[in-house]
Amino acid sequence: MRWDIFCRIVDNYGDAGVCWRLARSLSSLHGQTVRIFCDDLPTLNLLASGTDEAVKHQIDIQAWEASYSNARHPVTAPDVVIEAFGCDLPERYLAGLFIAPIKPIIINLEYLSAEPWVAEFHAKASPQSHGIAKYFFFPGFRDDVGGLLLDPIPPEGHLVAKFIPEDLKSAWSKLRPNAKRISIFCYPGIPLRPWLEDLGKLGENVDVLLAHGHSELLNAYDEQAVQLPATLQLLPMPFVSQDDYDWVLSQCDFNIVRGEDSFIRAQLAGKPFIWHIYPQEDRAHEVKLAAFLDLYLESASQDLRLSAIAAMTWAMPSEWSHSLDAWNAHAKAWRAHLLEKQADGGLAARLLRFIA
Ligand code: TRH
Repeated sequence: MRWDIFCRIVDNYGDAGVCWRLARSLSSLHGQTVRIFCDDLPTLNLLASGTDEAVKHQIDIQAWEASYSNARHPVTAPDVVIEAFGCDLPERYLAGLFIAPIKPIIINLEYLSAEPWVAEFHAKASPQSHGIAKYFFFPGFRDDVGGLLLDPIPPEGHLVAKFIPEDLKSAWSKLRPNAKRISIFCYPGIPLRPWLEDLGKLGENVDVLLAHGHSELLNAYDEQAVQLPATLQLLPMPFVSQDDYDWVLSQCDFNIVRGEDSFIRAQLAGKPFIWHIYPQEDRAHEVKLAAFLDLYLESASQDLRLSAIAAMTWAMPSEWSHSLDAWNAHAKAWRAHLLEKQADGGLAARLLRFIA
């Protein structure tokens, strides 16, 4: 089938990250013909830059406006249109669909949530006055929702890197062999500096890989210019491609991630992590986080449950680090559980079955 994916980058990288992952899964795993129309090509191209050329070559990446320059030719109408995160389709593109001999199905790909209500809304029709069928599609963890974007599934976490991506060679050359390794990709507004000070006092050497822009984020908190403990080494990274960022997560002992794409990648890396969920004004993110933790910690001991909840709500590492061994084992088991639950192919495969 032919697919058009519409990606409007509202803020950050998540919109592009999710659309690119979906596009590559549909194309490389399921042989679909995919075009992406995006309003920020430099960001999309940057994320996609590490993807295998043979895979990338199959996906047609186009500017948003290119979607309607041919709107008068119904032959260009696809079988499926994805509106990622409810981005409205350009009117002129839609006008082209009205005159297409066979109408496509429009899918509104929603945000990922572990909340139970999602199952009631997943795959429901969203009647449109223009008459073209449109459905909600909710990603999620449970069997009765839209699944997760897993591709490419990383190998089980390993700390000995055979191949170091070019952009990361400088940071990697400074890693200390006896140090633990953590990566940090978060939003502003968390107590990052006190968190790091506390971590540094635990007595172990820790190399801290900071995602692009995070050194500045840290300095913004540096009101009292407190020196970080000597056990810590901060290593800024450039913005790397999506594949290279995935690789970083699997090379670390612990990851701080955010949004929804890096959140799933941290789980697939099979390591303990903190999810800095995208903050919403009405605090809806707190409910979302709690729903995820209910699932994630369902089989955990009471001690690990309390520690992981403390960590995810920014308690200092000294309050929960005693649980790290148990958390490590849990993270590996959770990875295996996720892969088993999504053995049907996850989001891309469920989407294909739904369309069929
Ligand atoms: O960038 P994000 O904060 O995106 C957010 C979320 O998607 C959020 O739910 C949404 O509402 C908002 O955007 C609009 O976090 P996320 O989802 O983890 O996406 C980051 C993407 O960037 C992910 O695909 C990984 C990728 N990435 C790189 O490719 N290179 C890098 O160096 C880094 C740090 C990330």
